[in-house]
Amino acid sequence: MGQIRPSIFFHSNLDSPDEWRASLATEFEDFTFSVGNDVASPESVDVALVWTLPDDGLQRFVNLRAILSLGAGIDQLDLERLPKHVPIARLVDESLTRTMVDYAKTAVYRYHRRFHFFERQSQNGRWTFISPTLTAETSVGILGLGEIGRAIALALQREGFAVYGWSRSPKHLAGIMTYTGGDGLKSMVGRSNIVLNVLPLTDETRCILCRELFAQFEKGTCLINMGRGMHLVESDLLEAIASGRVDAATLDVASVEPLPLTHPFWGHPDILITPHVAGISRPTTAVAMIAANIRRAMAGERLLHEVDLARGY
Ligand code: NDP
Ligand code: OXD
Repeated sequence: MGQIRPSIFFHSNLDSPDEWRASLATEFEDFTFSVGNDVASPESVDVALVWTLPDDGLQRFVNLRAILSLGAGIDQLDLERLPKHVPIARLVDESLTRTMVDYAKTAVYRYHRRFHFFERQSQNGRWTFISPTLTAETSVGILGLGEIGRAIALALQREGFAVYGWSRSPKHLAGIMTYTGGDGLKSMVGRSNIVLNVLPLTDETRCILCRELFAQFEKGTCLINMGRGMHLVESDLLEAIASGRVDAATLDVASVEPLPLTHPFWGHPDILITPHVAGISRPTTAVAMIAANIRRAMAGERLLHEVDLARGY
């Protein structure tokens, strides 16, 4: 048990404050936990534990020491509205990584074993034999080799897939061919049967899944987007599917969430939408890193997984 008495402000429309309060109680003997507008003494708040920003931002917490994201991504925090001097950390959590890996494997196997094709065939009463292939005959190119992308790459590699990965800085991962830079990205997607995006959303990565990139795909490539909706130019995907460049897409994220009912992705035979469920963190596991960061914030130390605002992730 720690001896500090942090004051924590919590805000999320997805995560349960009661579960978080209970998990934090396993780490701190005494702490203040405020939710929503119910903050008795805003000037005493030390740490904001948030998925998104509340409507009135965080400005009233004048002595804030840290902003801790309840997600691996931080773009949903609306960086422009954050107090500039307060460090931000993103979440790294084994439940989150594990569920992202499971989602990636499910989506990859669905394409590898052509279930998306058989789903269409069964809707039309067609018995079409296609010989199964070995995992080694399916290549998967992953955009982003951070905490989550690396775990996905290694998991797929252990399943026998031919795995490639792309990141900002060079990586050395046994059995995985890695790429950097614009030309590296083009080469990687051009040799991938399945392209999977798990990048953070930054100025550099916004709209990265676009017509120019799809032009590098071999005909019939499948796309999986687990990053952010704004990575994808949605109209370009529809065009790429119509031309056959992209065979099918699995999208866990959308430019507007929930995806509006009138959106052309709904009901599209080649697009599977899941409602931003790929990765879910559990307070019971995530609390260890959050508590470590609360202790660091209280001690004035650098946060774990602190965001580099110049890079945007
Ligand atoms: P990390 O910060 O650990 O990793 C980010 C990776 O992206 C790194 O490999 C980084 O390169 C690479 N990258 C960033 N910018 C560029 C660029 N311009 N060019 C090439 N590579 C780049 O993040 P996580 O793995 O923890 O999370 C990744 C993202 O996954 C989140 O930001 C979020 O968008 C998404 N996510 C989605 C969820 C869902 O439910 N759909 C759940 C959780 C996360 P380098 O290694 O060189 O720094
Ligand atoms: C995250 C997410 O960033 O769930 O953690 O999208």
